[in-house]
Amino acid sequence: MTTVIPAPVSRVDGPGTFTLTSSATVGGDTVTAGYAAEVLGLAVSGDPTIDLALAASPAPGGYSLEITSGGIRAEADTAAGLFLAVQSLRQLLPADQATGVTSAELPITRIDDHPRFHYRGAMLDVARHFFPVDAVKKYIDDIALLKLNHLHLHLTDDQGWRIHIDSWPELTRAGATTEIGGRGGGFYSKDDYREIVLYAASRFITIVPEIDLPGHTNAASVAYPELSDVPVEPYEGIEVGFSSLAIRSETTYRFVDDVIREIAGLTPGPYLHLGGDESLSTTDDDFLYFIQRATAIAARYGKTLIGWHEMGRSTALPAGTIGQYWSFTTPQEGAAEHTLSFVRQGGQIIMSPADVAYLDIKYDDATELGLVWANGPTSVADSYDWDPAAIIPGIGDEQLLGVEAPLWSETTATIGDVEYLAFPRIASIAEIAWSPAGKRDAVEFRQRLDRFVQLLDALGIHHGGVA
Ligand code: TNX
Repeated sequence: MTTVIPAPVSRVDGPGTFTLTSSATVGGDTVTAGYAAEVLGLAVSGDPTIDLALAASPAPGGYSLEITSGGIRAEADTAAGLFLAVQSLRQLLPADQATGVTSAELPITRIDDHPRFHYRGAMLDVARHFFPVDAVKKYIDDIALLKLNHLHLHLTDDQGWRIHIDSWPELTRAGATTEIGGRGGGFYSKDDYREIVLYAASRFITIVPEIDLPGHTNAASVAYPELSDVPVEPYEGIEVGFSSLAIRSETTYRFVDDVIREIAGLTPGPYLHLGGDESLSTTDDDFLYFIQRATAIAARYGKTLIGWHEMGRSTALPAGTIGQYWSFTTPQEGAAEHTLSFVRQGGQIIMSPADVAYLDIKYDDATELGLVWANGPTSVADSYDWDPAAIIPGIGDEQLLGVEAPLWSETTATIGDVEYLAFPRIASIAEIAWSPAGKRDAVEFRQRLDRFVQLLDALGIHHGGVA
């Protein structure tokens, strides 16, 4: 059985097969044809076997893919849609043909497909462990396979500040040399970061930068002690919630303004994430004061803001601020209320319930990497068995911008470690974000995963197996 993950809206197979050989060519839209030729190991031509055609698309963000006895044709109204069609085609190939077609039997089929949610994301924590540019590019290629279209980078935390800021250069001079495990950290120059943004764009993925405030700021205060009311030391442990900024100091707001202005300048995408989670050593009054001022400053730079759901404690958010929910599939105290607050203030919600969507939780007690909390361990089956519209009454499909799978990097030192924890659970999250709820079937998904992990092996993507 050939498989596509996430499950398409409609797939109708005909009798027979089509044989794709190494003499086949790709053409049509030049950008995506070039990409498809590269991943499939085929040439580009003007009279192609695989025709990627820009044409009126039946549904927003969607595409069609038709394999007949005469060849292959994809249609979409954007290059992004054609790129998605290529991902489906890659998955229809036998795994051993996925990195270079020699002779591949493909089913005669017609797929008509479009996403349930616009925002389909992964998050990579580059602060607890730093990941160099090439590692991030690898993860971008990995997640593109699953039709994810946003990569949220958690750029700053207690253990390190990972993005150069011209106006506050000590952030990366003194604030980036630490990480968990004490291997010396690292950071992205502005050119590094631009390279990541461009590479992501070539995979039709939008980078969402996060500067986590006002907690998770120990590294910033190591670099600039005046940002904290209390003395700080470099930190390479895994505790959370102990740091905060000097909330009543004007220096703090000059810092916020400078950092956000420079990050916004590096960000062609519409979103900017300001964190707001686990500010456990900030008083309620100070938290609300900080969020009101920091979000007002950030909104001036023209981006739609995103905050972890605690930010919804504020009723003074810029209109349309997006909330990212990280409590459980059964909301913990306050979480539903804080999340609904974003909706009341004109914003939508990204669902990342920690007990099913956090990719850094162990699969089972024997998993060497990963953390155990959030009702973990979290099996592959657990990661599939939930629906984002069934968590908070009043938050259904219309209130949801989408779904995101975060990976916090306390235990992952290399991108191979990241892949091991992410795959295949990230396939569950991608299917939940893309496929119609009624199309999902755990038993049948498990069968498709068997094939999918063969593809992961062929592509050199580490994974934790399907059990
Ligand atoms: C919670 S949930 C965090 C992170 C940790 C993660 C570990 C949330 C927004 N923050 O600071 O890295 O748990 O799983």
